[in-house]
Amino acid sequence: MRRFLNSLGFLLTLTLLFPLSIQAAEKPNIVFILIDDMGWTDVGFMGAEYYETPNIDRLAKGGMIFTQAYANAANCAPTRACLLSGQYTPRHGVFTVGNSDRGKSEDRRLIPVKNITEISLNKITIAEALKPAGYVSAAIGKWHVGNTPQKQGFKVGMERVDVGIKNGHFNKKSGEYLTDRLTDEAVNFIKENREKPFFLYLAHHAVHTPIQAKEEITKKFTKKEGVGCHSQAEYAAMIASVDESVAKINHTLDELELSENTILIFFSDNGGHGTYTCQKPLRGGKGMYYEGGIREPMFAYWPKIIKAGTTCNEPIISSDFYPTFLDLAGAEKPENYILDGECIFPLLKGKNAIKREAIFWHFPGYLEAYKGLTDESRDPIFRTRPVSVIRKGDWKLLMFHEEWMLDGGREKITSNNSVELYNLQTDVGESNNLCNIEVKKRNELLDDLLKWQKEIAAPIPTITNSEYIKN
Ligand SMILES: [Ca+2]
Repeated sequence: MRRFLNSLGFLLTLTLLFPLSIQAAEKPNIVFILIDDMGWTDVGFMGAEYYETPNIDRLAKGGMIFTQAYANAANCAPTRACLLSGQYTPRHGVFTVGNSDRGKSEDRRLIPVKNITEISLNKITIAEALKPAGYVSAAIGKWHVGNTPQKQGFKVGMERVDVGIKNGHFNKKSGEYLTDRLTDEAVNFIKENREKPFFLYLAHHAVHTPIQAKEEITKKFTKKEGVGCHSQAEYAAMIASVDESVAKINHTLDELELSENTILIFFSDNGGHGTYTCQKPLRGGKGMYYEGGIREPMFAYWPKIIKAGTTCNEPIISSDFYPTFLDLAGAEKPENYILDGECIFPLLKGKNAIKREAIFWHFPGYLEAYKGLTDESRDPIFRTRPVSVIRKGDWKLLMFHEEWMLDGGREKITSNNSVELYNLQTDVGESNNLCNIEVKKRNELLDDLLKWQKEIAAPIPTITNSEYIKN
């Protein structure tokens, strides 16, 4: 009997100890590759014909393609702040890049909300939240949100200047190309940390302006005929270098036999730059809150978990990555810390189990139009004026604060142009405003949006004195 009890105790000890260690060994690595300003159709797997991304396409087809993956904002810094903090823009105040009062003051009808340019150290970043689960994290490349990555929980933080490239994409002395250099640094990080679970946040500066690419690749595209608005050879060559980078990262994981247990996600921070590319059939590009400015090319590759050749049409948003990574890492949600995203791990496993009803955006500032380029924006002066947006089911509603606040709000909604409503299922190009036709749907989305603004205490632009007197 004693012997039996002894072995029972031994078994208990075994089961208590080993599941933990087995779990630890199985914690997946997370490789998140963030491209800067890459448009929705800038890759082969999203339909690009002129641009060439064979390696990205191969991995996308070996995993799950997301057709409705959104960035939290239409430009760089706010999307990054949401991704890293797990929160919508009103909670951290990073609404835009630099100043929110872009353009000329006489063209702005409201005083925009002052922008915050860094993630506060009070926020718990995804790297900080993964640390207790044994993760080592690296932020390699563009950071753009203030305090250094090292102060925000990343063990390794390496920005462009740290690799000797102050401006542009080339090292002026050695000729080294930034995309290649960041890739090499990422490869080193993977090799050095192969034994631990790691989170690699590789944030390329490509394909952001200045458009600078390697000459021999550019030459190849110069000889190729463009397809529609995809025809800029240097831009295509930048994309080709990104493709090479993704191939190298994947090759390294294969070589180290880490691929099976690593989730690799490919994503972009906002729409493509209107001067160099376009997102057709989507409307608009970087800086606009039409689909072209916020819908991103995305795939997730993880042979052990994600079924190859799958597509997910569920709308997701960049603040979803934080709770997703916590879940797949077996990490706890930080105490007393609000996360605005949803865990998309069930989607990756092929289940349609997201309970969320709606996704929101809030942009209380101004972004000036690109010189000589007004195509598809709402007005010729700005890519966007202050706007709040809700996506619910197939529907999307944009509420423009100038008209809402100064031209009669809800009372005059049928004539003041304050609200646009689109059915993205039938009108992905947002050309047919149904504000005055689908009145019930409009009211439902508008109520939800106003309620959300109130709940999250979204700061609203203020009325200038002159406007106030005029009205
Ligand atoms: Ca960007």
